[in-house]
Amino acid sequence: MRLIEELKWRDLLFDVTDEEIGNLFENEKVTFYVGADPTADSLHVGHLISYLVSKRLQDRGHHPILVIGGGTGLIGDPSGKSNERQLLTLETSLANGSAIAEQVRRILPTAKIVNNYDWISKFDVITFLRDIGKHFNINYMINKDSVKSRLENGISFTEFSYQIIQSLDFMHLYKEFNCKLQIGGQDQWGNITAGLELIRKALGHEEKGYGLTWPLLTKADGTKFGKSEGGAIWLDKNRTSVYEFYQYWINTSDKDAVSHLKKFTFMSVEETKEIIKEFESAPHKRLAQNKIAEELTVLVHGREAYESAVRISKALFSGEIETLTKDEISEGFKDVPSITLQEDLNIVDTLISSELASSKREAREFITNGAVAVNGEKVLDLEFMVSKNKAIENEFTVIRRGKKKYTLIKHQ
Ligand code: 629
Repeated sequence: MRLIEELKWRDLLFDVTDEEIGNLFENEKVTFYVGADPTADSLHVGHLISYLVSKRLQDRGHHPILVIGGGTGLIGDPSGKSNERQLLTLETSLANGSAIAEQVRRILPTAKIVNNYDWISKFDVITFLRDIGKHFNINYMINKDSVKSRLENGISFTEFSYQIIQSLDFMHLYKEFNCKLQIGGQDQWGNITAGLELIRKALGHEEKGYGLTWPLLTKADGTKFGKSEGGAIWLDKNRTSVYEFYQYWINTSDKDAVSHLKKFTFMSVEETKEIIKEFESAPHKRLAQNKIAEELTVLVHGREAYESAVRISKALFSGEIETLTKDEISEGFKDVPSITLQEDLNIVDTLISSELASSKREAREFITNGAVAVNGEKVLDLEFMVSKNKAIENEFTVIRRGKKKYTLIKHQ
């Protein structure tokens, strides 16, 4: 299957500036680029699609350039935003930029990574206004969605100019590396086409670049892609643990599973079709979700971290906590209520302290009914002591009451 057909099949094609792109992909090795602004010190799963699409192109022999927007991040892209952005300081933009460069390096280890601060910061205002500004017609700029939609609420000259800065990037990469194609989400269409105009106007009408966009990521229930109750799903494991990252994908609804599978996994089209068939004949087995979660967790966090996330999930599901390490316990039980014990405590009092029982009588009832488990083992003895030396790595005891109520005991 031709690359362009494959992108279509995977629902990764929203628009192209030129139908020729399909042939271009088959006839030459294309140098292409995608950018991300370092608005935080980590990417989130909304950004992931840029690197997954880049990987698909790279796997077909094309050459990615990943632009870290250390310079553009200082300006602020109005695309898709209804309000003016908070300006980043130079220090923050550059520090965030190095952090996200490291993340994309892990996803695409052989890609070229550049920071647009390196060339944007070198422009002086007179050169900028004379050599670049002359090629931009105000009417053209105002008619971009990103600007038009903001005219009433207000847009600063800073953000209004963003499309010029992104265009400069495209022209720079075109001249420097023969980079002919820019890709991005559908909200980037205006910025991408502005760059193509600049290339033609500034470099000559025989010069030609291309643009390709993918559709906005959506979910069947209308909730925002890439968010959980806890907020964005980040690629930095200190912001979103590997277990949470894995769980986000495992919890993909059946309605989204096929579309996510096509967009986010790297099995061949044939193999993917097989998986879809199998999934659709037995959705409860969650084959599609498992594939998505496995591929993405391995790609972003590595095989070992993925295996640990699976181990945590299995232990939480079966209640067999004792197989986990203390790091896995703190990851898996991050959102569970916890109490700290200074010294060993009887199980009845532990249930009360941890609010798993409201009275001694109720606590004893839970225990004798077999509803209480300590580190995965049912406790029937009313005199049982919750003690540091029986705790997992002498640090944690997990108390479960009934099927789902957990408390994490931290031993001091
Ligand atoms: C300099 C900066 C360039 C080219 C692109 C850029 C970044 C671009 C942007 N992109 C979004 C971002 O960084 O703001 N101006 O948050 C984001 N992108 C990924 C997808 C997107 C887009 O990183 O393109 O559509 C989200 O899926 O919103 O020379």
